[in-house]
Amino acid sequence: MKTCLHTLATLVLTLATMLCAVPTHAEDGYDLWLRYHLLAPEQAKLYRDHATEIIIGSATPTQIVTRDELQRGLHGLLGNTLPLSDTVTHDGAIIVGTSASSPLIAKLQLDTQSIGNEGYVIRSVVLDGHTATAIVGRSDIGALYGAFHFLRLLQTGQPIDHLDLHESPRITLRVLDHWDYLNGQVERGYAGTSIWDWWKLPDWRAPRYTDYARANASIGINGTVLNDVVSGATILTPVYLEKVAALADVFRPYGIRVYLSVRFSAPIEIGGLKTADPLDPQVQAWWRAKADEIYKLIPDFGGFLVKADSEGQPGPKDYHRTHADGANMFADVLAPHGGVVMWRTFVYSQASADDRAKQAYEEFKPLDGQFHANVLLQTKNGPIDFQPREPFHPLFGAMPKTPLMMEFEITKEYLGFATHLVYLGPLYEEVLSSDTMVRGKGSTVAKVIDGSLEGHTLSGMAGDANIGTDRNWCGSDFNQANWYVFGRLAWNPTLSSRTIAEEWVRMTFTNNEAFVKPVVDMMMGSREAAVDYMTPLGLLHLMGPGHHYGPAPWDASESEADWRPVYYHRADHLGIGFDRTSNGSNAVAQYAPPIAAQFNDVKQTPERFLLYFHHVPWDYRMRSGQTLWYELVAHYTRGVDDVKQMQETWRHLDGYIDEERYQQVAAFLAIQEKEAQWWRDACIAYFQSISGLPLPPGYAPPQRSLKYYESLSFPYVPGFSSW
Ligand code: BDP
Repeated sequence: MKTCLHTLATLVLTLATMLCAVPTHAEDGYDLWLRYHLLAPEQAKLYRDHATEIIIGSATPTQIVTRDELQRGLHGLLGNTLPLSDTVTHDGAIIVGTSASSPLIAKLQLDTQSIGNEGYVIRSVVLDGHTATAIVGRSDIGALYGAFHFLRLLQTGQPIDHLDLHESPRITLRVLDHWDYLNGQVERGYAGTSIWDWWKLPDWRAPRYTDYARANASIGINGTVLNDVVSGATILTPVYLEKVAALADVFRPYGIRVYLSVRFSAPIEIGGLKTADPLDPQVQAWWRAKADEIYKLIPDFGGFLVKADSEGQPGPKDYHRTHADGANMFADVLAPHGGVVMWRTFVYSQASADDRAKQAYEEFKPLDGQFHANVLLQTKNGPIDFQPREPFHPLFGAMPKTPLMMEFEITKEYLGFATHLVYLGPLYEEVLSSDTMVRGKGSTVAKVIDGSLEGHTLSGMAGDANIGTDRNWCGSDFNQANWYVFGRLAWNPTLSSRTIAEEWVRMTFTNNEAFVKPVVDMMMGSREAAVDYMTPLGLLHLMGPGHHYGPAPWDASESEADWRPVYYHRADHLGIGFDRTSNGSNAVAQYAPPIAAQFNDVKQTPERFLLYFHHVPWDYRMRSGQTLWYELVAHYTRGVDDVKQMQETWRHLDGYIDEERYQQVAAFLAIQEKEAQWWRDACIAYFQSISGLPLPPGYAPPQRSLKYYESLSFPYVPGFSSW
């Protein structure tokens, strides 16, 4: 009996020790880039002298969250809790605030004129005979952003002893658009269901909402549209507005304003009116009262996002009014409260036989100058729809009197969903750095959307979020980088996507150079790999109908012509591509003359856009000297090879990071390889059936028959609303 008890006691003891040794939770990606893991001892030692105490006010909610974030971050990174203090007593204080909130900062008399309301200065200073670091904003929010920047310096291993940083956002509205429905589903969501638990709001404010706000504030995102652009009117009912107000309360200390997508016909659906005509006084009065009701609950409410007259949504055209009439109605009811309207230009008529790529421009360009001052036109990066590659949208630069807001898709609807490792930084950068030439050389898309080209003070960038209830938020660890790079580019659209990738890798995984360099290289090449195995050389929209999963270049099943892959590639026995030159749809004419001339000429068109602008014969000679057919097969094959290379890179990195995330990335890369092969083989099989040409020597034939690929069907694809 005694031995028995003894054994039991030993067992309990061993178990208890084991449990203590196991971390409270594994690395599951929840902490995003704000992991704040203990730095290597030599690194932490360098920083400790410059981080001895924190001096910060706690008079406002934002000051409190700034203090908490700094304490949490520095504790995690350096391993000790920094004391809070009111005065500088020794070297190494971190002093945070504004000259209004802190007499010490006022004493420094730093020049903060140029940093604006959300900017900050981080400066190494000497105060009362002691070295210190001052993190100074003109507002509490500026100081919060500065605190996150300071933490990032430590997280990424930067020196902090001679700092003189001045930062301010180049874009006013830096917004995430959630395509979340009130029933919890997420349109084009591949990371679980909606993080907004509408059912339990407003009483239960999940801690996740705070972590969401922290993550966004850390990269400067200052707005969130909570519901899908295809939206019912229910969100505008009093019960739901209270829930919205609860979220706004959580986000407010982090500088994040809440916006809503609104349904144009809401006055009919929940207002009991017979019309939603924007020029009808009763309709206007209904919206005015609704806006007043919202602002009573949420004084800093951001405004409305509207998808009107687009893909079956109601809009002003139902009443023979223009987009300007519709947008201005909302603008007028929001203006007294300081709200804005983000009016989407993603319109194309199913009735029009004209090239879909031209339709938004044709609709909106003539309205330039008619929109009220608080309207932004939210325009997708390309003229079609978030494809792996498209030329920049011709509306950028074409409406000088109207602020154009960029819309990027962060969720990878057309780029492999959750499992494909595709870093979108290079895609965003390619678009932002494109030269529209509307005001001569250097009129980049970035300058159009940050307002500097035409002198607009209102500017914006929206990202269609990839966030859901998955523990890692985004469906995969690497998808977090796309949220991150979106925020960083919204802050400054001229940053390099490589620099941002490196920052993210260091914060998310490790500062170990042997890991950082190959992973950043892999990320930087990943988007081109996806373009190659999906839609090379200017092809686009070859994805499966509706759900957009996998290849279906043969598909002609969709009800609308311009939803069908065959509409886009136009392959026949002679050649392939969409003729958008002056001989074809003349979409090229929507660009500024030098760009139009370039795209109009097959020889001058960059080959990455070749089949977007030109229909060319299969034996067309490419710059390499090879035929188009050869190059097409080569690109598809290269895409698959690149994914194999990514796997190889990753194989060599085992052991540098935690096992959980390492293994998931490895498994997802294997899925990506399988699907890249499928894309290649299905597309080659199909295009070969049209071109009738043999495969170039040395290239493997598709693994299965075209019939097989065509027979595949996927009834339960995530993120697609018609389940
Ligand atoms: C397309 C999506 C669709 C969206 C639409 C939009 O397939 O789900 O509703 O864009 O942006 O990319 O309105």
